[in-house]
Amino acid sequence: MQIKRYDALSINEAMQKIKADMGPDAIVLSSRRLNGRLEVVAARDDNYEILKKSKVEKCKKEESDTFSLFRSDVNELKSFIMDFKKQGGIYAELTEIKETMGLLFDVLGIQNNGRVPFSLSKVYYHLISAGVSKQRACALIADLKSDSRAEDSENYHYTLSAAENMMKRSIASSYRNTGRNTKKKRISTFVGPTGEGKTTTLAKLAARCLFEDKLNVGIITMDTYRIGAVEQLKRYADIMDIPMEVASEKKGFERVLNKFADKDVILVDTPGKSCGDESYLLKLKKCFAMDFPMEMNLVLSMTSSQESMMDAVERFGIVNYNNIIFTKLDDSKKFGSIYNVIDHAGKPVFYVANGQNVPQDLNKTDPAKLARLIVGGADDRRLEG
Ligand SMILES: Nc1nc2c(ncn2[C@@H]2O[C@H](COP(=O)(O)OP(=O)(O)OP(=O)(O)O)[C@@H](O)[C@H]2O)c(=O)[nH]1
Ligand SMILES: [Mg+2]
Repeated sequence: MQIKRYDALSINEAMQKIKADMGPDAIVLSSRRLNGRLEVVAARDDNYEILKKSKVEKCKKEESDTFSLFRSDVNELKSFIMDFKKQGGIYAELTEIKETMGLLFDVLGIQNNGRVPFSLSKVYYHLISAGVSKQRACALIADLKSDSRAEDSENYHYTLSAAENMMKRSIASSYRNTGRNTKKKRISTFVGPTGEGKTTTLAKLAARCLFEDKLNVGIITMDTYRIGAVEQLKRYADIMDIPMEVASEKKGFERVLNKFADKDVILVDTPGKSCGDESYLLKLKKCFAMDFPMEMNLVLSMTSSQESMMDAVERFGIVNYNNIIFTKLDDSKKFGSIYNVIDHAGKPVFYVANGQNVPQDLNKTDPAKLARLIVGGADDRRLEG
Protein backbone atom coordinates (compact mmCIF):
# COMPACT_ATOMS: atom_id res chain seq x y z
CA MET A 1 0.00 0.00 0.00
CA GLN A 2 1.25 3.51 -0.86
CA ILE A 3 0.37 6.45 1.40
CA LYS A 4 1.09 10.03 0.35
CA ARG A 5 0.43 13.51 1.66
CA TYR A 6 -0.73 16.29 -0.65
CA ASP A 7 -0.77 20.04 -0.16
CA ALA A 8 -3.42 22.10 -1.92
CA LEU A 9 -5.59 25.21 -1.63
CA SER A 10 -8.88 23.40 -2.17
CA ILE A 11 -10.24 19.85 -2.13
CA ASN A 12 -10.66 20.00 -5.92
CA GLU A 13 -7.01 20.84 -6.41
CA ALA A 14 -6.02 18.07 -3.94
CA MET A 15 -8.15 15.50 -5.78
CA GLN A 16 -6.66 16.48 -9.13
CA LYS A 17 -3.17 16.06 -7.71
CA ILE A 18 -4.02 12.68 -6.12
CA LYS A 19 -5.61 11.31 -9.31
CA ALA A 20 -2.73 12.52 -11.45
CA ASP A 21 -0.18 10.99 -9.10
CA MET A 22 -1.76 7.85 -7.73
CA GLY A 23 -4.39 7.13 -10.34
CA PRO A 24 -8.18 6.87 -10.15
CA ASP A 25 -8.15 4.06 -7.58
CA ALA A 26 -6.54 6.15 -4.80
CA ILE A 27 -8.65 6.82 -1.74
CA VAL A 28 -8.58 9.81 0.66
CA LEU A 29 -7.64 8.74 4.18
CA SER A 30 -7.77 12.16 5.92
CA SER A 31 -7.77 15.90 5.30
CA ARG A 32 -7.10 18.93 7.49
CA ARG A 33 -6.61 22.73 7.23
CA LEU A 34 -3.15 23.96 8.12
CA ASN A 35 -2.23 27.67 7.95
CA GLY A 36 -4.89 28.33 5.36
CA ARG A 37 -3.82 25.41 3.23
CA LEU A 38 -5.33 21.92 2.86
CA GLU A 39 -3.38 18.79 3.71
CA VAL A 40 -4.79 15.59 2.29
CA VAL A 41 -3.49 12.09 2.94
CA ALA A 42 -4.28 9.57 0.22
CA ALA A 43 -3.57 5.91 -0.21
CA ARG A 44 -3.56 3.32 -2.95
CA ASP A 45 -3.44 -0.44 -2.69
CA ASP A 46 -0.73 -1.68 -5.02
CA ASN A 47 -2.34 -5.09 -5.15
CA TYR A 48 -5.55 -3.47 -6.31
CA GLU A 49 -4.38 -3.09 -9.89
CA ILE A 50 -3.31 -6.70 -9.98
CA LEU A 51 -6.55 -7.75 -8.27
CA LYS A 52 -8.61 -5.61 -10.64
CA LYS A 53 -6.74 -6.94 -13.64
CA SER A 54 -7.21 -10.54 -12.54
CA LYS A 55 -10.88 -9.83 -11.77
CA VAL A 56 -11.44 -8.42 -15.23
CA GLU A 57 -9.65 -11.36 -16.73
CA LYS A 58 -11.66 -13.77 -14.62
CA CYS A 59 -14.89 -12.08 -15.72
CA LYS A 60 -13.80 -12.20 -19.32
CA LYS A 61 -12.93 -15.85 -18.93
CA GLU A 62 -16.25 -16.59 -17.24
CA GLU A 63 -18.01 -14.66 -19.97
CA SER A 64 -16.22 -16.55 -22.68
CA ASP A 65 -16.83 -19.82 -20.80
CA THR A 66 -20.54 -19.01 -20.63
CA PHE A 67 -20.60 -18.08 -24.28
CA SER A 68 -18.78 -21.19 -25.32
CA LEU A 69 -21.11 -23.26 -23.13
CA PHE A 70 -24.07 -21.45 -24.63
CA ARG A 71 -22.63 -21.86 -28.11
CA SER A 72 -22.13 -25.56 -27.60
CA ASP A 73 -25.72 -25.79 -26.25
CA VAL A 74 -26.99 -23.99 -29.33
CA ASN A 75 -25.00 -26.30 -31.59
CA GLU A 76 -26.31 -29.32 -29.71
CA LEU A 77 -29.85 -27.97 -30.07
CA LYS A 78 -29.28 -27.34 -33.77
CA SER A 79 -28.11 -30.87 -34.41
CA PHE A 80 -30.97 -32.18 -32.27
CA ILE A 81 -33.48 -30.27 -34.40
CA MET A 82 -31.81 -31.52 -37.58
CA ASP A 83 -31.96 -35.11 -36.30
CA PHE A 84 -35.52 -34.63 -35.21
CA LYS A 85 -36.42 -33.28 -38.63
CA LYS A 86 -34.78 -36.25 -40.26
CA GLN A 87 -36.55 -38.62 -37.89
CA GLY A 88 -39.83 -36.73 -38.44
CA GLY A 89 -39.53 -37.30 -42.18
CA ILE A 90 -38.88 -40.97 -41.62
CA TYR A 91 -41.64 -41.10 -39.04
CA ALA A 92 -44.15 -39.52 -41.46
CA GLU A 93 -43.10 -41.97 -44.16
CA LEU A 94 -43.41 -44.87 -41.75
CA THR A 95 -46.87 -43.70 -40.68
CA GLU A 96 -47.93 -43.47 -44.31
CA ILE A 97 -46.57 -46.93 -45.07
CA LYS A 98 -48.26 -48.26 -41.94
CA GLU A 99 -51.59 -46.76 -42.98
CA THR A 100 -51.30 -48.13 -46.50
CA MET A 101 -50.41 -51.55 -45.10
CA GLY A 102 -53.36 -51.22 -42.76
CA LEU A 103 -55.69 -50.53 -45.67
CA LEU A 104 -54.26 -53.46 -47.63
CA PHE A 105 -54.67 -55.77 -44.68
CA ASP A 106 -58.24 -54.56 -44.25
CA VAL A 107 -58.99 -55.59 -47.79
CA LEU A 108 -57.07 -58.83 -47.39
CA GLY A 109 -58.97 -59.47 -44.18
CA ILE A 110 -62.35 -59.27 -45.85
CA GLN A 111 -61.57 -61.69 -48.65
CA ASN A 112 -61.50 -65.45 -48.40
CA ASN A 113 -59.11 -66.84 -50.96
CA GLY A 114 -56.05 -64.61 -50.71
CA ARG A 115 -56.87 -62.71 -53.91
CA VAL A 116 -57.79 -59.02 -53.55
CA PRO A 117 -60.77 -58.48 -55.83
CA PHE A 118 -59.83 -55.40 -57.80
CA SER A 119 -63.26 -53.79 -57.91
CA LEU A 120 -63.85 -54.37 -54.19
CA SER A 121 -60.54 -52.87 -53.13
CA LYS A 122 -61.13 -49.93 -55.47
CA VAL A 123 -64.55 -49.33 -53.92
CA TYR A 124 -63.00 -49.69 -50.49
CA TYR A 125 -60.47 -46.95 -51.28
CA HIS A 126 -63.22 -44.82 -52.78
CA LEU A 127 -65.29 -45.04 -49.58
CA ILE A 128 -62.29 -44.31 -47.38
CA SER A 129 -61.35 -41.26 -49.40
CA ALA A 130 -64.96 -40.08 -49.17
CA GLY A 131 -64.52 -39.99 -45.40
CA VAL A 132 -66.28 -43.25 -44.52
CA SER A 133 -64.51 -44.83 -41.56
CA LYS A 134 -62.33 -47.85 -42.31
CA GLN A 135 -64.42 -50.03 -40.06
CA ARG A 136 -67.66 -49.05 -41.83
CA ALA A 137 -66.12 -49.34 -45.28
CA CYS A 138 -64.95 -52.84 -44.37
CA ALA A 139 -68.41 -53.79 -43.18
CA LEU A 140 -69.93 -52.60 -46.47
CA ILE A 141 -67.33 -54.47 -48.52
CA ALA A 142 -67.85 -57.61 -46.43
CA ASP A 143 -71.58 -57.39 -47.20
CA LEU A 144 -70.83 -56.86 -50.89
CA LYS A 145 -68.94 -60.15 -51.01
CA SER A 146 -72.21 -62.01 -51.04
CA ASP A 147 -72.82 -60.45 -54.45
CA SER A 148 -70.67 -62.39 -56.96
CA ARG A 149 -70.93 -59.66 -59.61
CA ALA A 150 -69.49 -57.12 -57.18
CA GLU A 151 -66.21 -59.05 -57.07
CA ASP A 152 -65.78 -58.86 -60.80
CA SER A 153 -62.82 -56.64 -61.57
CA GLU A 154 -64.43 -55.48 -64.82
CA ASN A 155 -67.44 -54.27 -62.90
CA TYR A 156 -66.17 -51.38 -60.81
CA HIS A 157 -69.18 -49.16 -61.51
CA TYR A 158 -71.57 -51.95 -60.72
CA THR A 159 -69.66 -52.62 -57.48
CA LEU A 160 -69.71 -48.95 -56.53
CA SER A 161 -73.43 -48.63 -57.10
CA ALA A 162 -73.96 -51.88 -55.17
CA ALA A 163 -72.00 -50.31 -52.28
CA GLU A 164 -74.16 -47.19 -52.52
CA ASN A 165 -77.24 -49.35 -52.39
CA MET A 166 -75.92 -51.20 -49.37
CA MET A 167 -75.20 -47.86 -47.68
CA LYS A 168 -78.71 -46.62 -48.50
CA ARG A 169 -80.21 -49.69 -46.81
CA SER A 170 -77.96 -49.24 -43.81
CA ILE A 171 -78.94 -45.55 -43.49
CA ALA A 172 -82.62 -46.43 -43.91
CA SER A 173 -82.47 -48.68 -40.87
CA SER A 174 -81.97 -45.51 -38.77
CA TYR A 175 -85.28 -44.12 -40.06
CA ARG A 176 -87.35 -46.94 -38.63
CA ASN A 177 -89.54 -46.30 -35.61
CA THR A 178 -88.98 -42.55 -35.66
CA GLY A 179 -92.72 -42.02 -35.99
CA ARG A 180 -92.03 -38.78 -37.82
CA ASN A 181 -93.91 -39.51 -40.99
CA THR A 182 -96.94 -40.95 -39.24
CA LYS A 183 -97.56 -37.98 -36.95
CA LYS A 184 -95.90 -34.63 -37.39
CA LYS A 185 -94.99 -33.09 -34.08
CA ARG A 186 -96.02 -29.56 -33.27
CA ILE A 187 -92.93 -28.53 -31.38
CA SER A 188 -89.55 -28.73 -33.05
CA THR A 189 -86.42 -27.73 -31.16
CA PHE A 190 -82.89 -27.18 -32.43
CA VAL A 191 -79.98 -28.18 -30.25
CA GLY A 192 -76.28 -28.59 -30.87
CA PRO A 193 -72.82 -27.22 -30.26
CA THR A 194 -71.96 -23.55 -30.82
CA GLY A 195 -72.18 -22.05 -34.29
CA GLU A 196 -73.36 -25.17 -36.13
CA GLY A 197 -76.26 -23.34 -37.81
CA LYS A 198 -79.20 -23.91 -35.44
CA THR A 199 -80.74 -20.44 -35.73
CA THR A 200 -80.25 -20.20 -39.50
CA THR A 201 -81.74 -23.65 -40.05
CA LEU A 202 -84.69 -22.80 -37.80
CA ALA A 203 -85.34 -19.67 -39.86
CA LYS A 204 -85.18 -21.70 -43.08
CA LEU A 205 -87.66 -24.23 -41.72
CA ALA A 206 -89.96 -21.51 -40.39
CA ALA A 207 -90.16 -20.04 -43.88
CA ARG A 208 -90.84 -23.46 -45.36
CA CYS A 209 -93.66 -24.17 -42.88
CA LEU A 210 -95.13 -20.73 -43.46
CA PHE A 211 -94.90 -20.30 -47.22
CA GLU A 212 -94.94 -23.86 -48.54
CA ASP A 213 -97.04 -25.74 -45.99
CA LYS A 214 -99.22 -22.69 -45.13
CA LEU A 215 -98.95 -23.44 -41.42
CA ASN A 216 -99.51 -21.14 -38.49
CA VAL A 217 -95.97 -20.80 -37.05
CA GLY A 218 -94.61 -19.53 -33.73
CA ILE A 219 -90.95 -19.14 -32.73
CA ILE A 220 -89.44 -19.39 -29.27
CA THR A 221 -85.83 -18.63 -28.49
CA MET A 222 -84.17 -19.86 -25.35
CA ASP A 223 -80.89 -18.25 -26.32
CA THR A 224 -80.49 -15.50 -23.79
CA TYR A 225 -76.77 -16.31 -23.43
CA ARG A 226 -75.24 -14.95 -26.58
CA ILE A 227 -75.33 -11.20 -27.15
CA GLY A 228 -77.45 -10.46 -30.21
CA ALA A 229 -78.94 -13.97 -30.39
CA VAL A 230 -82.52 -12.79 -29.68
CA GLU A 231 -82.14 -9.95 -32.20
CA GLN A 232 -80.77 -12.37 -34.84
CA LEU A 233 -83.89 -14.54 -34.71
CA LYS A 234 -86.25 -11.58 -34.20
CA ARG A 235 -85.04 -10.14 -37.48
CA TYR A 236 -86.03 -13.33 -39.31
CA ALA A 237 -89.35 -13.51 -37.41
CA ASP A 238 -90.18 -9.89 -38.29
CA ILE A 239 -89.38 -10.38 -41.97
CA MET A 240 -91.70 -13.41 -42.10
CA ASP A 241 -94.24 -11.80 -39.76
CA ILE A 242 -94.06 -14.75 -37.37
CA PRO A 243 -94.60 -14.12 -33.62
CA MET A 244 -91.54 -14.76 -31.50
CA GLU A 245 -91.20 -15.15 -27.75
CA VAL A 246 -88.18 -15.46 -25.43
CA ALA A 247 -88.05 -18.08 -22.67
CA SER A 248 -84.97 -19.16 -20.78
CA GLU A 249 -86.48 -21.27 -17.99
CA LYS A 250 -88.96 -24.14 -17.90
CA LYS A 251 -91.76 -21.99 -16.43
CA GLY A 252 -91.35 -19.31 -19.05
CA PHE A 253 -91.19 -21.97 -21.74
CA GLU A 254 -94.49 -23.51 -20.60
CA ARG A 255 -96.10 -20.07 -20.45
CA VAL A 256 -95.06 -19.29 -24.02
CA LEU A 257 -96.22 -22.69 -25.23
CA ASN A 258 -99.66 -21.89 -23.79
CA LYS A 259 -99.57 -18.55 -25.53
CA PHE A 260 -98.87 -20.36 -28.80
CA ALA A 261 -101.71 -22.84 -28.26
CA ASP A 262 -103.22 -21.89 -31.64
CA LYS A 263 -100.01 -22.55 -33.61
CA ASP A 264 -99.62 -25.52 -35.93
CA VAL A 265 -95.87 -25.52 -35.49
CA ILE A 266 -93.65 -24.04 -32.79
CA LEU A 267 -89.95 -23.85 -33.56
CA VAL A 268 -87.61 -23.53 -30.59
CA ASP A 269 -84.05 -22.21 -30.77
CA THR A 270 -81.57 -23.05 -28.02
CA PRO A 271 -78.23 -21.50 -27.13
CA GLY A 272 -75.10 -22.90 -28.64
CA LYS A 273 -73.10 -24.23 -25.76
CA SER A 274 -70.07 -26.44 -25.53
CA CYS A 275 -71.37 -29.99 -25.33
CA GLY A 276 -68.98 -30.48 -22.43
CA ASP A 277 -71.27 -28.21 -20.39
CA GLU A 278 -73.20 -30.95 -18.63
CA SER A 279 -75.23 -28.64 -16.36
CA TYR A 280 -76.54 -26.84 -19.45
CA LEU A 281 -77.57 -30.14 -21.05
CA LEU A 282 -79.34 -31.21 -17.86
CA LYS A 283 -81.16 -27.87 -17.71
CA LEU A 284 -82.24 -28.33 -21.32
CA LYS A 285 -83.43 -31.85 -20.58
CA LYS A 286 -85.48 -30.57 -17.62
CA CYS A 287 -87.01 -27.84 -19.75
CA PHE A 288 -88.09 -30.26 -22.44
CA ALA A 289 -89.44 -32.94 -20.08
CA MET A 290 -93.10 -32.56 -21.04
CA ASP A 291 -96.09 -34.73 -21.68
CA PHE A 292 -96.54 -33.82 -25.32
CA PRO A 293 -94.38 -35.15 -28.13
CA MET A 294 -91.54 -32.97 -29.25
CA GLU A 295 -89.25 -33.23 -32.22
CA MET A 296 -85.65 -32.47 -31.37
CA ASN A 297 -83.07 -31.81 -34.06
CA LEU A 298 -79.38 -32.13 -33.34
CA VAL A 299 -77.68 -29.67 -35.70
CA LEU A 300 -74.18 -30.64 -36.82
CA SER A 301 -71.95 -28.76 -39.20
CA MET A 302 -69.92 -30.55 -41.87
CA THR A 303 -67.06 -28.22 -41.03
CA SER A 304 -66.73 -29.82 -37.58
CA SER A 305 -64.28 -32.67 -37.14
CA GLN A 306 -65.53 -36.23 -37.08
CA GLU A 307 -64.39 -36.42 -33.48
CA SER A 308 -66.42 -33.42 -32.32
CA MET A 309 -69.48 -34.65 -34.26
CA MET A 310 -69.29 -38.01 -32.47
CA ASP A 311 -68.78 -36.18 -29.19
CA ALA A 312 -71.93 -34.11 -29.77
CA VAL A 313 -73.87 -37.24 -30.77
CA GLU A 314 -72.90 -38.81 -27.45
CA ARG A 315 -73.34 -35.83 -25.17
CA PHE A 316 -76.58 -34.48 -26.63
CA GLY A 317 -78.02 -37.99 -26.28
CA ILE A 318 -79.03 -36.83 -22.79
CA VAL A 319 -81.79 -34.63 -24.30
CA ASN A 320 -83.07 -37.48 -26.50
CA TYR A 321 -82.86 -35.81 -29.87
CA ASN A 322 -84.78 -37.62 -32.62
CA ASN A 323 -83.15 -36.34 -35.81
CA ILE A 324 -79.90 -34.94 -37.05
CA ILE A 325 -79.63 -32.00 -39.44
CA PHE A 326 -76.32 -31.58 -41.24
CA THR A 327 -75.40 -28.02 -42.21
CA LYS A 328 -72.64 -26.34 -44.24
CA LEU A 329 -72.53 -29.05 -46.90
CA ASP A 330 -71.42 -26.24 -49.21
CA ASP A 331 -68.22 -25.94 -47.14
CA SER A 332 -67.33 -29.62 -47.40
CA LYS A 333 -65.81 -31.76 -50.12
CA LYS A 334 -66.48 -35.18 -48.66
CA PHE A 335 -69.47 -36.50 -46.82
CA GLY A 336 -68.53 -39.89 -45.41
CA SER A 337 -68.83 -38.51 -41.88
CA ILE A 338 -72.61 -38.27 -42.45
CA TYR A 339 -72.68 -42.05 -42.84
CA ASN A 340 -70.39 -42.57 -39.84
CA VAL A 341 -72.56 -40.34 -37.64
CA ILE A 342 -75.89 -41.86 -38.74
CA ASP A 343 -74.50 -45.37 -38.31
CA HIS A 344 -73.25 -44.49 -34.84
CA ALA A 345 -76.25 -42.46 -33.63
CA GLY A 346 -78.97 -44.54 -35.30
CA LYS A 347 -80.96 -41.34 -35.98
CA PRO A 348 -82.50 -40.22 -39.26
CA VAL A 349 -81.65 -37.11 -41.26
CA PHE A 350 -84.57 -35.34 -42.93
CA TYR A 351 -82.84 -32.09 -43.86
CA VAL A 352 -79.42 -30.94 -44.96
CA ALA A 353 -78.39 -27.29 -45.30
CA ASN A 354 -75.99 -26.14 -47.95
CA GLY A 355 -75.62 -22.40 -47.65
CA GLN A 356 -76.29 -19.26 -45.69
CA ASN A 357 -79.29 -18.10 -47.70
CA VAL A 358 -82.58 -18.14 -45.85
CA PRO A 359 -84.84 -19.85 -46.79
CA GLN A 360 -83.54 -21.49 -49.97
CA ASP A 361 -80.38 -23.29 -48.77
CA LEU A 362 -82.19 -26.15 -47.05
CA ASN A 363 -83.03 -29.45 -48.71
CA LYS A 364 -85.13 -32.41 -47.74
CA THR A 365 -83.21 -35.61 -47.88
CA ASP A 366 -83.64 -39.37 -47.50
CA PRO A 367 -81.42 -42.49 -47.36
CA ALA A 368 -81.10 -42.73 -51.16
CA LYS A 369 -80.07 -39.09 -51.55
CA LEU A 370 -77.64 -39.31 -48.66
CA ALA A 371 -75.98 -42.47 -50.00
CA ARG A 372 -75.70 -40.76 -53.43
CA LEU A 373 -74.13 -37.71 -51.84
CA ILE A 374 -71.63 -39.73 -49.80
CA VAL A 375 -70.59 -42.03 -52.65
CA GLY A 376 -70.98 -39.47 -55.43
CA GLY A 377 -69.21 -36.64 -53.62
CA ALA A 378 -69.42 -32.87 -53.90
CA ASP A 379 -71.24 -32.87 -57.25
CA ASP A 380 -74.27 -34.35 -55.53
CA ARG A 381 -74.47 -31.94 -52.61
CA ARG A 382 -77.40 -29.97 -54.05
CA LEU A 383 -80.15 -32.39 -53.19
CA GLU A 384 -83.35 -30.73 -54.18
CA GLY A 385 -86.15 -31.73 -51.86
N1 LIG B 1 -71.83 -21.98 -45.45
C1 LIG B 1 -72.85 -22.19 -44.63
N2 LIG B 1 -72.98 -21.41 -43.56
C2 LIG B 1 -74.03 -21.64 -42.75
C3 LIG B 1 -74.97 -22.67 -42.98
N3 LIG B 1 -75.87 -22.64 -41.96
C4 LIG B 1 -75.50 -21.63 -41.16
N4 LIG B 1 -74.40 -21.02 -41.63
C5 LIG B 1 -73.66 -19.91 -41.06
O1 LIG B 1 -73.05 -20.31 -39.86
C6 LIG B 1 -72.97 -19.22 -38.95
C7 LIG B 1 -73.60 -19.63 -37.63
O2 LIG B 1 -74.96 -19.86 -37.87
P1 LIG B 1 -76.05 -19.77 -36.71
O3 LIG B 1 -77.35 -20.17 -37.29
O4 LIG B 1 -75.98 -18.47 -36.01
O5 LIG B 1 -75.47 -20.92 -35.77
P2 LIG B 1 -75.99 -21.30 -34.33
O6 LIG B 1 -75.80 -22.77 -34.17
O7 LIG B 1 -77.35 -20.77 -34.09
O8 LIG B 1 -74.93 -20.51 -33.45
P3 LIG B 1 -75.02 -20.25 -31.88
O9 LIG B 1 -76.40 -19.86 -31.55
O10 LIG B 1 -74.02 -19.16 -31.64
O11 LIG B 1 -74.59 -21.52 -31.25
C8 LIG B 1 -73.70 -18.06 -39.62
O12 LIG B 1 -72.76 -17.25 -40.23
C9 LIG B 1 -74.56 -18.74 -40.68
O13 LIG B 1 -74.83 -17.90 -41.79
C10 LIG B 1 -74.78 -23.49 -44.12
O14 LIG B 1 -75.52 -24.43 -44.41
N5 LIG B 1 -73.70 -23.20 -44.92
MG1 LIG C 1 -78.10 -19.54 -32.58
